[in-house]
Amino acid sequence: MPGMEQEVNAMSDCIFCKICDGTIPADIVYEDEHCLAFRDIQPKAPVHLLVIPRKHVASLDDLSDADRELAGHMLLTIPRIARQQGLEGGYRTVANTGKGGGQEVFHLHFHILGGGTPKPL
Ligand code: DGP
Repeated sequence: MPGMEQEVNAMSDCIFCKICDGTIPADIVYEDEHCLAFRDIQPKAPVHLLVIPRKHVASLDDLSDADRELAGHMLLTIPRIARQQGLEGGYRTVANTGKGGGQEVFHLHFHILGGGTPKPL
């Protein structure tokens, strides 16, 4: 089953899967059974977090109907994490999707950026 083999390779090579299983360290600020949030290693704002699913999903394009609950959970969790991090004044949420969208790590992640003066998009 080549599809399955590709998926296994994608997961074993995936930096963010390694952060999920603890084999690569990260400054984790939130975790639950479905997702975790940690500080971006190259911050672009005073507070720059990445929220990822524990399950390996490459990008928004790769979510399926079976991931409906997971996707909803992540969207509902982002504001809770932002509040916990003191971003009451607001924050930006970004999900780069695909090479053409500037995605560099192919494990779905939402950037949370805040704590400074945002540049207009
Ligand atoms: P994107 O371009 O949306 O795929 O952004 C990937 C982000 O991931 C980028 O801002 C840098 C961050 N990043 C890459 N590798 C690591 C890592 O090993 N640890 C942490 N904390 N962040 C990482």
